[in-house]
Amino acid sequence: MPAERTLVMIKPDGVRRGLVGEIISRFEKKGFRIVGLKMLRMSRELAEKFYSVHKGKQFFESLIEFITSGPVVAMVIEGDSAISVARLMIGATDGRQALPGTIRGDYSLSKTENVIHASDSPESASYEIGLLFREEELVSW
Ligand code: 3AN
Repeated sequence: MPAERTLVMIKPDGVRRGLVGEIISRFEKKGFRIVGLKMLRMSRELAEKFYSVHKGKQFFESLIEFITSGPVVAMVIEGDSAISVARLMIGATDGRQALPGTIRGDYSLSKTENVIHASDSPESASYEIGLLFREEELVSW
């Protein structure tokens, strides 16, 4: 399986709660290579693009308010099957249902404030990486 890249983003609740180091560490220890890393505060415009697949859903407005409520930490990780493995590591969307041992299972009791995002397909990975990183901000090593 060739190395893949995926976008992982620690949401404002994860940053506020001081979980940045712990979460980055899990991906490093798993064996992924960090090839891009930044902290930013999403504008409403960027957030609406990032979550465009959810536009029109009843939770869209609260999702945009939450994701723009403070800084996020975005990273691109690289490694074997990065997209599916990162999804396994973050756990189910609802922190109450996410299995213990997953990031959401260990740190969230909510469906909105669920600490972390990871791209769910090759298409969303390339879309989300392109929204948050310029080509020259990604380092091959
Ligand atoms: P995931 O992040 O597990 O891929 P998605 O893509 O279905 O989940 O949803 C994106 C984000 O929207 C979730 N991380 C969550 O914060 C929020 N969300 C999804 N479904 C709901 C819902 N029914 N109520 C509130 N927030 C939701």
